[in-house]
Amino acid sequence: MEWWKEGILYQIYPKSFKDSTGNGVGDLPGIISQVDYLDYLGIDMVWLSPIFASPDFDNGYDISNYRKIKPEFGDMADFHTLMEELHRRDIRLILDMVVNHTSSQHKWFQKSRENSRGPFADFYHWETDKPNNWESFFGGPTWSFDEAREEYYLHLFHEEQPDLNWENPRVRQEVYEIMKFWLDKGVDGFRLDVINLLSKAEGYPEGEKKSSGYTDGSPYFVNGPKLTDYLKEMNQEVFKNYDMVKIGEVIGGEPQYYKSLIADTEKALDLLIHFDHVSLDQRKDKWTGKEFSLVSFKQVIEKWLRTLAPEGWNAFYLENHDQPRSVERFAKGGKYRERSAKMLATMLLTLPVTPFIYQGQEIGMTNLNFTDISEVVDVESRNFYNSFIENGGDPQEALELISTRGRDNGRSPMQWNSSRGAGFTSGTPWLKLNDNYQEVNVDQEKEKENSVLQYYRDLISFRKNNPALIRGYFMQSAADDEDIFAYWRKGKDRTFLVVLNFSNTIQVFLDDHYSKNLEFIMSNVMVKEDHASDKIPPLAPYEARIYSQH
Ligand code: TEU
Repeated sequence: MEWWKEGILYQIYPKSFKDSTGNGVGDLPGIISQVDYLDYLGIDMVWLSPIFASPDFDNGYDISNYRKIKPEFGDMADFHTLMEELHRRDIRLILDMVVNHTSSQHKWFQKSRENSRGPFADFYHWETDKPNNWESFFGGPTWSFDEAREEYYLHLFHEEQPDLNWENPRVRQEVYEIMKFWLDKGVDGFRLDVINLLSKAEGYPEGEKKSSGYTDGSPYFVNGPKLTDYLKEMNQEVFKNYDMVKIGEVIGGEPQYYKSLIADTEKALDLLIHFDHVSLDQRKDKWTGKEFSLVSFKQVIEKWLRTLAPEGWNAFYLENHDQPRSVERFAKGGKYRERSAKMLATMLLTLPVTPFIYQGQEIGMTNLNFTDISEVVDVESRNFYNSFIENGGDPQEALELISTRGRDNGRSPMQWNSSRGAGFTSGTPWLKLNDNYQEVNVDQEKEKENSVLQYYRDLISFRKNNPALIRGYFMQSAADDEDIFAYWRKGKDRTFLVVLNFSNTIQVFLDDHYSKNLEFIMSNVMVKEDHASDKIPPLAPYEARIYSQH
């Protein structure tokens, strides 16, 4: 059964979820203590960002031992307890596999840098002369000189994250063994970090020059020449022997290409995490903004839904550990914070996708407000700050950009209650808490009627009871409306109309063809009693409504 199509996924960033020891860092026992909360929310799968040994140059996305739990997070016994507690509640567990690169402290890299002839010599990409001037994802060069081996090695991300050489069959076998190690323990799938970057073009051709002075190497490693061969082999050697979900994080590329990967089971992937809808408010790069356009947003959603369906299936997210919080990004904060969070929830949970909820989204958490660079932890943001200042930029402006666009916004500690430390830690949190934790936290949301959390719970259970919202046919209405996102979900037994006001003004929405026989189901603003007529009354700012049609 393709359970991942019916289910709802919840992403946990372990470092920021719940600290059980008081050292300011979240851990596995902390997550175990909140398994009942996950059950209460009603989700079906948990994806944990990396929990393996790591020196944390990139918060665990630099793994130094794939078979060991990061000691700060706990040990293997904790892992087993967590998995059992989740499984007992019918919640599946998905681990984050980072196999495009390792940590520079991984023993393979340590051996590889020592010797240009030994068994680990070709585990990474080594070159005597620097082959090109590609820019890394975190800014700066992708090739660094290693003093020990006296050669350059490739790292698409941080210099402490050397890229594995997938051309080498021994590398591939080692990775497959790691995957089996975890699957044999009983995990239910993987989220495969930057999986479409594995194959690099032969000779590492130079890319086009960018304004930063570096070049764009992406044509030579995004969906590279051997990617599908590697995925097929991975499927053959590992995946096809397990009942599991394979979620690929993919950068760049077109939905048509990905359809061939996910619709063909031999090619290994089930769900994708792409960046198209979260790139719409960016111009040259993530630090240069562009106004959000609902029409483009709807077009991107429609394009992916139409292209992957019916053979494939979409995942959809508004937040994760690499993205700022969604409320102010796609809607509005301040007095509209709760309403916006619910409106976005309505969209997420009524599209024909596997919805991904990121920790804290279900209580409407918001971005941080950085006032000094010493508060910023993320390597990408810190690199940006340094180069911005070097180029004569204003530090205040850099901090404002980091506070709206940086990755730490999504990584601030989970807000459990209004006590000091927000119930996340009894010590000092590794990253600062959001100032609003006394108003925005799980305990209060549980008690308050009509809270964002209650709304999430209601919608989750409503979705589960109404298969039309999962598999039903999707059809947009008024696709070029700049303020309203409206669509029909037509199932075997029921048809729904979802109308979302993405603007801060009152909006009239009429669908002449269909507005008959509509029954009001729910709204984030209006109650049923107020919805007298059988016409659709105007929508309040950021209102979301669901109707059922007879
Ligand atoms: O993200 C891939 C990725 O491309 C992001 O780093 C992206 O470039 C950046 O967030 C844009 O702001 C994955 C992980 O999700 C991320 O946390 C890791 O840093 C990265 O891979 C390297 O493993």
